[in-house]
Amino acid sequence: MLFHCGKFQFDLSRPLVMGIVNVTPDSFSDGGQHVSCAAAIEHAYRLHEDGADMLDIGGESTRPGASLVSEQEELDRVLPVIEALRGISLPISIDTYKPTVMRAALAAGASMVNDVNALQVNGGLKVLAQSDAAVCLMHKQGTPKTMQQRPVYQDVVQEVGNFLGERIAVIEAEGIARNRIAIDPGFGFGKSVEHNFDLLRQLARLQSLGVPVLVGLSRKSMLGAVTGRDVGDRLAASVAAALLAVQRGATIVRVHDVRETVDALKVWQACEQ
Ligand code: YH5
Repeated sequence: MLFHCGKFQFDLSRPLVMGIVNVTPDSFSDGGQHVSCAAAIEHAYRLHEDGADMLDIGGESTRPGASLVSEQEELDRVLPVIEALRGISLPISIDTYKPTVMRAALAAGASMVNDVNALQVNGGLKVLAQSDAAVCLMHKQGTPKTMQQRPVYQDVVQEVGNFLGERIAVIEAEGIARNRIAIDPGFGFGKSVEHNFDLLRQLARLQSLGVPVLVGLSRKSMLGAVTGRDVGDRLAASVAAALLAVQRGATIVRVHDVRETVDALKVWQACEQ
């Protein structure tokens, strides 16, 4: 199976590691424009050295309960970083659900859109259709502010799979080839700890949709729930979760700790041959 990401192409003969680069306000920020682009650029190069296959640049936190960022603020955060990374030999993904940010990021050199809204905001489909970028479609229930209040499902794997299958159909109908699409069950986005582990246990069921499965488990609260560890102390749990996901068919793992995850997946790969 081939996965097309702008001018990049992956044969998917081994799992891929997507490194997370958050562009957040710096410590001197007054809540205005002072954003640590320099720190984000440095971090991106570090993740490249650590063995990342792609980088996910995000300017708005989509964490449960996080506050929203204006379109201009998001652009001011991510564009300088994407422009500075033009020369890097890795595909850059833009983590956004805003079509304006998608368009500007793709023009600045991004090769992929990571959309926690699965291209449901008006205009997003068109931006993707007019590009050669890849897209990751994620499932969520509710909005980041409210989604963890009381998530309810009959069969979480079935419902997530149905939603993602429908989104793939809509997006393919707009002329975006299947080999540019990845799907993601959206761990922690409107799911209880039990829902999250149901999804991880039965992740292989999503493979029947015929596109690569991307997962984001890194440092998430479901790992805190079973280890009792704070977010800064979830490295071992995150590596274990990435490995379990790959064993169950995940093709791309979105992680903070690239170096450790790459090592774990090399061991998995050596055992697979
Ligand atoms: C994802 O799963 N997640 S942002 C809470 C944490 C740690 C990390 C409590 N963007 C995903 O990473 N994009 C985010 O500790 C994503 N899949 C895709 N495709 C949330 C996040 C996080 C939240």
